[in-house]
Amino acid sequence: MELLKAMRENLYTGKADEVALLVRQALKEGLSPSEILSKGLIAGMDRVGQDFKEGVLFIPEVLVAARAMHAGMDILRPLLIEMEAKPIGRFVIGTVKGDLHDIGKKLVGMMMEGAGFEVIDLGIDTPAERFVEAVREEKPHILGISALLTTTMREMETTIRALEEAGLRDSVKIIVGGAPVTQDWADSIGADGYAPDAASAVDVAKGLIGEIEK
Ligand code: B1M
Repeated sequence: MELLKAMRENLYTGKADEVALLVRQALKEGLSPSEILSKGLIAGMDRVGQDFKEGVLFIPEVLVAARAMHAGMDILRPLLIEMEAKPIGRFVIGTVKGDLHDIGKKLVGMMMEGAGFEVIDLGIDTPAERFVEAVREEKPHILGISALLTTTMREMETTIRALEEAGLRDSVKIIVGGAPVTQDWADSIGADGYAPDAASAVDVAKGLIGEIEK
């Protein structure tokens, strides 16, 4: 459909006002909020994620596309909640204690939201106890832990150990990421997944959701 195609294209090029306008128009023409979400916003963001992974798009373009997606999501969110459209999973994310880097973590959160996850962002400088509390209270399917400094990476391990001590480790899948983080590091601290960038984080998360549902 032309309207959804235009929505995907405007999202891809980061035109937030146009995306918002097209979402309103689609609703007026009788399209359901979940169809607009899946065939317009999420499909558009999927292409952004793919092209980012392949080096066609770069971080600034992804950020403006994510902002455009948010402009559309802001209109759909209350309607989706009303209709109880089911998210594909709940995702809690935070940057570890002592680490103030926010941008990559936010990007991961936005891409996950674009992929249909309900996202709870704990922010930066998040102590292990706060991660534990969030897992206990929010019961996410997946916990994302971000660290940008070699000095704060260890906090990822501290967080996983704290979850074990609280008896909550098996209740959640854990993905770690951030510039200094590697697959080897993720394996060594007992994380379930590692993603080098935001688009891969979505792929890893979807894979883990598949494992949970098995
Ligand atoms: Co800082 N900083 N910084 N910094 N900073 C780096 C990370 C650094 C590499 C710069 C350098 O020296 N070349 C270096 C770290 C060195 C190291 O430890 N290996 C560094 C340093 C040393 C510091 C300070 C110590 C500097 C100082 O004060 N002497 C200080 C520490 C403060 C603290 O945290 N306690 C500091 C401070 C800052 C600012 C506050 C000024 C600012 C952050 C502002 C903010 O976030 N609001 C800042 C910035 C901007 C950077 C650089 C320039 C850019 C980081 C960024 O936002 N990149 C960075 C150098 C660089 O990376 N070129 C640097 C864009 C972002 C989209 O990418 O965050 O990597 P990134 O996220 C990616 C992936 O890593 C991945 O996906 C994202 C998108 O693809 N990813 C995940 C991230 N989290 C993930 C989680 C996942 C999966 C994937 O699953 C859960």
